[in-house]
Order: sequence, then C-alpha cells, then structure tokens
Amino acid sequence: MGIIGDTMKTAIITGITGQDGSYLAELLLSKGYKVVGLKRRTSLLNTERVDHLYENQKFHMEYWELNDIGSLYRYINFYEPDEFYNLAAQSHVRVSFDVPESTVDAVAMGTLRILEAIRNTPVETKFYQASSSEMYGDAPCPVTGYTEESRMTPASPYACAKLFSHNLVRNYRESYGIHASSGILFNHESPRRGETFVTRKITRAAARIKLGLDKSFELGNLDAKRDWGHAKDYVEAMWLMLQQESPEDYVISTGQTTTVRDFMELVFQHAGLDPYEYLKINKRLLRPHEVPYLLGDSSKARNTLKWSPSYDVKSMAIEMYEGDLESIKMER
Ligand code: NAP
Ligand code: G4F
Repeated sequence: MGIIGDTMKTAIITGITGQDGSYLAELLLSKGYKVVGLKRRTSLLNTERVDHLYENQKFHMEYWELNDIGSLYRYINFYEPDEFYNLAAQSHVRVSFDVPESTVDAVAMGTLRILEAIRNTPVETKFYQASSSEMYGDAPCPVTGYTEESRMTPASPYACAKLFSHNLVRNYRESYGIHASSGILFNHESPRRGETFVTRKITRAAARIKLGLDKSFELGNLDAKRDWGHAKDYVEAMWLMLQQESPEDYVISTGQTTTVRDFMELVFQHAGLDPYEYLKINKRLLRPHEVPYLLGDSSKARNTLKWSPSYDVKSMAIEMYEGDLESIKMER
C-alpha cells in the first residue's frame, strides 16, 4: 500500500512461481519496487524459483487463482499497484491439446477477469499481458520475421486463447484508456525453464547422460524452428513497455531461428557427446498441429524501447547445460 511521500512503486505479478515471474521479480526488486507475487495453492511447495527473494522485505506472496475474482479485487484495492504483470498461464502448448478447457479458461478468461478488475477499481494501474509468438501459428512468415502487424493463425488451444487475450488488451486500451500493453514474446529459456520444454529437456538429458545417469532420451519433432532468447533479457522488455508514455504492443525476439535438431547438436557437442547414440523419437511427443517456423522481427522494440538481447542461442544453451550439470552433481 502506498504511504504519503513514499515514491516506491508497487507491482503485482501473476505466475510468480514460473520462469518469467521469478526473473521479473528480481528485476523489479533491484529497481526498488515492492513486489506482490500471486501464486496458486499447490499440494507440494513449488516456490524454488523465488525462495531466495523471501528475505527481501519488499517481496510479498499472496494466494490466488486465475478464476478467483474476489481475491483479485481485494489485492488491487489493498496494494494499489502501479503496474500489473499478467504472466500466469497453463503455458505448455502440447498439454493445451489434452486440457483445452482449463487452458482456455486460465489464459483467456483469466486475462478478462484482471482487465475487468483494473477497469472497475479506482486504482491507476498499468497492465502487461504475456502474449506469445505461438499466436502466429503457421501464418506466412516475412523473410525478416513476424512483426506486430503480421497475420495470426493460432494452431493450438493455448495459442487461440492467447490471441483472445491479445485482442482484449487492445480493446480495453482503446475503449477505456487503460495503459495496457502486450509483449509478443518469442520463445525464451534459461536454467529456470520448466523441465518439459524442449530446450531444458535437451540440456538436462545431456547433463544426465554425461554423468552416467541416463542411457537415452526422447524427443518429438526435430525440424521445428524457434527464435530462442534468454528470459532475463525478455523480462527487461516487459518492464520497459510499462515505462512508455503510451501503451502499445511489441515483438520481443532475437531475430535468429534454430531447429530443435541444431539446438540438440549444439548442446551435445558442447558436452562432448554424440546425441544420435542416445536419442529416441517418440511419436507421442508430436502435436496434432505443429507450428513449424518462428522468427521474430523486434525492430519496433529495438527502436522505441531501446531494447536488445544480450544472449544468443549458443551462450544461452551453454549456460543451461552447465547449470543442469552443476545442479545434478549437487543433487547426487
Ligand atoms: P511458466 O514457467 O509455465 O509459469 C507459468 C506460471 O503460471 C506459474 O507460476 C504457474 O503456477 C502459473 N499458473 C498456471 N496456471 C495457473 C492458474 N490456473 N492460476 C494461477 N496461476 C497459474 O511460464 P513462463 O515461461 O514463465 O511464461 C510466463 C508467461 O509468458 C506465460 O503466460 C506464458 O504463456 C507466456 N509466454 C512464455 C514464453 C516462453 O517462451 N517462456 C513465450 C511467450 C509467452 P505453478 O507454478 O503453480 O504451475
Ligand atoms: O519447447 P516447446 O514445448 O515450446 P513451444 O511449443 O514453442 O512453446 C513455448 O514457446 C511459446 C512462444 O512461442 C510460448 F508461448 C509457450 O508458452 C512455450 O513457452 O517446443 C518447441 C518445439 C516444438 O516445435 C515442439 O514440437 O520443440 C518441439 N519438440 C520436439 N520434441 C518438443 C519435443 N517439445 C517438447 N516440449 N518436448 C519434446 O520432447
């Protein structure tokens, strides 16, 4: 809650226990913000990514769910946030084909509930929405990459729901003057990436094989191409969007795209291993509808936000592999 004469900003972050939530919380705390992280209740503790932040007096956690409207109004009224970052989502594309209804409820209706709460409370709150490059689906990609204006043909329940939220943010900004921006973020990874996303699957598999713990690993489609950046760079862009005079949407990407196969070869080569001695292709890991190619053109963010990534795919992959190697050794 703001105190008279106190210039400290307050931010609410949904999805605080996730990869991006943890990096964004670190960034905002380093800038002197009070950070309120909203988490859902889980039967086992899952706060490893933010446990190191608890000793900071400016870091708070509250229970909430994407479908819990009352708590949302309560926290906005109580904390009076200057900024609200909506990062919570069932974020796994393939899983969204298995549980489409709950994915769409969380990703689409969850955003609507937050925007409604911001609109209906007397608090001036700037809003950030975690939009996704998955929204482009398999629409034709310009040679230099998708821009904010490119056509979007989402190819999964997850991506359809993200596109709903993306459109809603623009609509609330135009209809009610809310300072609401969407970041169309291309894939971003880190040593904190969830273990079932392909990059982390690969770096963990290489580390476990290197340490003699596993003799094989499984993947699905090796031909898909992704524009992979580092989550630390990407949360900086989220913050920059909310520091702008006017709210807008921005593509955030590296402008370099790599196949899953090349990413795997890069990691295994760094580990001194031949991936094809261990790899098994499992058809169950294929998707009903694949997004074959993602490349982003982040010129707008680079020119307006003065944002640029500090990692390339290789430096990020090596950091992830080395991180996995160290943590698996420690676990042992
Ligand atoms: P992540 O690691 O999967 O984290 C997702 C967060 O959402 C977790 O804190 C999770 O809580 C929470 N969550 C999921 N369902 C919820 C529900 N029903 N109620 C409350 N909280 C819920 O995702 P991320 O990589 O940090 O991504 C952050 C956001 O950016 C997501 O919206 C994602 O869709 C979007 N995005 C990600 C990328 C990327 O490449 N990483 C690219 C574009 C957009 P639990 O910890 O309890 O599961
Ligand atoms: O790592 P992935 O699961 O990421 P995906 O589907 O691109 O989605 C991620 O990035 C989106 C931004 O574009 C976010 F919105 C979303 O929340 C998430 O963070 O899969 C990447 C590629 C796919 O083409 C997939 O088919 O890797 C291919 N792949 C091949 N084998 C695999 C596997 N993906 C996973 N998860 N597991 C595999 O074994």
